[in-house]
Amino acid sequence: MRRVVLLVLFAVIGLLAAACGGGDGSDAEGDDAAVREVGVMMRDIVFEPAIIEVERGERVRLNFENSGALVHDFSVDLMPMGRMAMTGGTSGNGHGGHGAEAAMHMALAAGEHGMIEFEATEVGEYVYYCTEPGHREAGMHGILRVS
Ligand SMILES: [Cu+2]
Repeated sequence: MRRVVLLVLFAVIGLLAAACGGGDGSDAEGDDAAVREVGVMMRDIVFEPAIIEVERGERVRLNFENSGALVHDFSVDLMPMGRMAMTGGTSGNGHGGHGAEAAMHMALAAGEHGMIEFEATEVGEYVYYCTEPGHREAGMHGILRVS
């Protein structure tokens, strides 16, 4: 009888430990170790950096900040990628319009922050630019290089 009680006790402790171990904190930290974090600044009217380098298969997190006075967006057309997630800003469909679906689109008002996380699945050079009228022409573009 006593042995049964002990077994049940161990089982309960095991469950509690598993529940704690599965918490957000430890998992998030584990994931972060495998993510390449890249800060991307939007200014009036330029991106910093102008070249973003990542490696194929890598999980990438782009952390955006619009430090300009104007609305800006970070847009990439048709880039193969896996498991994309976005937070902050507006990433609505139809912003870029005409059925050509942007692979990435993050629009931020002045002072806003946003994040796009994705997996780089194919080697290549992908142009990113701001779709606000005149911004790309004024130099607001860059290259996301997957090697
Ligand atoms: Cu812009």
